[in-house]
Amino acid sequence: MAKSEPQFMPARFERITKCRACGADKLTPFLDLGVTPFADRLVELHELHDPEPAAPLTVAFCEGCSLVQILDTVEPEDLFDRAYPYYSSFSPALLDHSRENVLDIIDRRTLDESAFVIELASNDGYLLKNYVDAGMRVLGIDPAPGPVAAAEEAGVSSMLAFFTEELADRVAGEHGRADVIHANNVLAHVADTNGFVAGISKIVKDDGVVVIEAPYVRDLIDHVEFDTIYHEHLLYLSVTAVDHLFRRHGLYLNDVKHLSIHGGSLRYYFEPQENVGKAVKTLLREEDELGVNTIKFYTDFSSRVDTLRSDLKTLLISLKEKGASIAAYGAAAKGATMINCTGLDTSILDFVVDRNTHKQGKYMPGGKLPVLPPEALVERKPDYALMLAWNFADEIMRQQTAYREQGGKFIIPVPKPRIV
Ligand code: DWN
Repeated sequence: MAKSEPQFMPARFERITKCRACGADKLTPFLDLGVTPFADRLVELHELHDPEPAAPLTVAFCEGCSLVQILDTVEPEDLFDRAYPYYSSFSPALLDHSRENVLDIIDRRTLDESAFVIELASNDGYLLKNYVDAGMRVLGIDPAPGPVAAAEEAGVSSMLAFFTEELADRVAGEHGRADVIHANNVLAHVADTNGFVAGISKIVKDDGVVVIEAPYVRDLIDHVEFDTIYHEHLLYLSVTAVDHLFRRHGLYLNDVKHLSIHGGSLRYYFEPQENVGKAVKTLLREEDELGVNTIKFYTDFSSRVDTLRSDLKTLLISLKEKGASIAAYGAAAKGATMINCTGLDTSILDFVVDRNTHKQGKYMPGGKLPVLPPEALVERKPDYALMLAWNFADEIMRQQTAYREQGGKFIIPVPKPRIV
């Protein structure tokens, strides 16, 4: 029997006409991923046949400040609600990465126990706990109740709130300004882009540093990482666009590091004093030479995405036609975009596994893949597993030696679908 199409209902969203950062009305769309459900809104068993909230997913380039952004802003409360399932600590690679970040900052800034560190989007305390272990005062700020409760449980003092410019005044008054501000993978999530950055400038000390990590739009385009596009991610950042945005609020991009995490990210270092270093100048020059600050860099992306989706679906269907069984690994937000924009549902993928216990027993949005513990790969022996959490592929494949020894094979979807 033909699979029924996922049922969606219109969500609460607003379409922008002006750039989220500079306000210019020069937004040029270059990728339309259609109407999709919310990537981190896993479906409970009792909701399985209910229509899911969904919104258009269209990506545009600002000719004014080079910022890449989606055109529709979904109500934040609908995205980051009580059931928001993302807990950073389920990714050992991310924990190691965060520890390296903290130890590097403690060393670079010669911090001692008098230091005060704030993290915006502190989740379950995965990063701040490293400062707590070093005897420093911390404050986490995050809107998701589950992760905040987990942070408090881990001894990381946290505030349940969305960070805004107004909240910044309160934090500076009640807690003082910080030596270090961390904000990893959050800038892109905030609808009030300028308010968020203005708030940051109010809570960092004059001799402090703001350390921000975010996926790099150059890597997204170069490696066809279209699945990292979803409603939580309003912005897709380049050095050029970020430099414009922070200068507007008196923060100077003085250093930057290119990292492999999350498919390619940048770690930006901002300070209230201008002292732009070589690494920033190099990336700004490269972006200029490549045209990352022009629409030309993005115009063929849509056709490259179409090719990847078609190649992946053709590969999976050909395997199914030969009698193979296929599952997936990683009930990741990016996995939701991948399955829903490629038309992968339970007619092709039997189930998805994930270590995050808050996701197990639920179903992925749209394609409704049941989420099981990773042990299901060895127990149910699918011939293939589509690696939806490809950014952690090495670590996951190391963990899944038993599955691979019994003949199981992984399929990596980006930048080109391939069996490994
Ligand atoms: O911006 C965001 C990124 C940074 O993290 C958030 N909006 C949401 C989230 O996106 P994501 O869900 O695509 O991120 P991850 O961390 O790539 O998702 C990995 C998934 O795989 C998680 O559900 C955890 C799971 N996992 C696992 O089951 N076994 C991860 C590892 C490393 C593992 O060994």
